[in-house]
Amino acid sequence: MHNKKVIFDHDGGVDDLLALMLVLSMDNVDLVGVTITPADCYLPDATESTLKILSMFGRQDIPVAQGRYYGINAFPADWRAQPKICNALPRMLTTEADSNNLLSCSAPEAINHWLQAHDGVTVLMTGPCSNLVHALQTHPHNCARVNEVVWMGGAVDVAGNVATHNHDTSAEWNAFWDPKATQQLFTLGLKIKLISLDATNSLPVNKQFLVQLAAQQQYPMSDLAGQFWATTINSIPAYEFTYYMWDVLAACYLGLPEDCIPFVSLELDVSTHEPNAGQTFRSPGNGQWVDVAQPVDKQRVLDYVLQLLRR
Ligand code: AGV
Ligand code: CA
Repeated sequence: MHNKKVIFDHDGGVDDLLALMLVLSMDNVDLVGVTITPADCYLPDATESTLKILSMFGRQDIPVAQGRYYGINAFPADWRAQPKICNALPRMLTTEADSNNLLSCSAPEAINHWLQAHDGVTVLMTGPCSNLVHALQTHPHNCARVNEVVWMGGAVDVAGNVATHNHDTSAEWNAFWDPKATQQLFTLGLKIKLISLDATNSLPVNKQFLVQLAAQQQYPMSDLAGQFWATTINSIPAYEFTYYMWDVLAACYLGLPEDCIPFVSLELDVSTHEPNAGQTFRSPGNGQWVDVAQPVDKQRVLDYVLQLLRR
């Protein structure tokens, strides 16, 4: 079995950084490059954490590119600032960020370059999908070079997590940040595995899991991951209490046996207007088939996460 070649586009949140650690720990994945969307983060923070995590894994050879496009529905500033705490943790402060692998081209340019240079790449996205959509809009022929897209985004048969003015809470935040890009993504004929809230709702981060992780804190990556997760506990109680394994589950899809995450194929469309901008809804007959993840066997996923972090 060949390793999966993977482009990882993330948006710098705490669980995006955890997902990066997990992907770097998978022995069936070759990470081709990392791109950053300035969505649920501030770009300098996310860049610093990305470069430092690559350094920790001795993977300063993996190129990193930054997205410069800002979606029309900004994330709450308090959420964007949350990953600053990650960069202030002792283990991160004592790691050098090696910026030799930080490219000057934009994220969409880097994505097109990597799609050309490697056959059959899987694109994992744990933030809004704008970087990939913009890349493929300028180079449509690269659509056929994508093996599969794995995206943490959307909410199909469950409520969303957007709670702002002029919204009916039907959308998930990554889809809402750039509703037009989300709407476009489903039109490109890509093979999409959607890790939506339908599946991630079954994986809240709870104390029981954190206790299991703490019991293996002699492993540096378990120690660091435990500290990352600790920063998410009741961080902004006024808005939303529970932090889920959103991006963690999307990353795990790359390494878990196929039967671990069940999918149903559905034809989906996306709203680009109030009051439900970014809502990903069933649209039977429109031909835009997407594989939507369903609730998972929680313990199998958690055991896999614990296993990957024993290093
Ligand atoms: O909607 C889930 C996405 C995931 O990619 N993000 C967080 C994950 O990285 C947005 C989000 C929803 N609720 C949040 C979020 C919260 N309470 N704090 C920070 N980000
Ligand atoms: Ca994210």
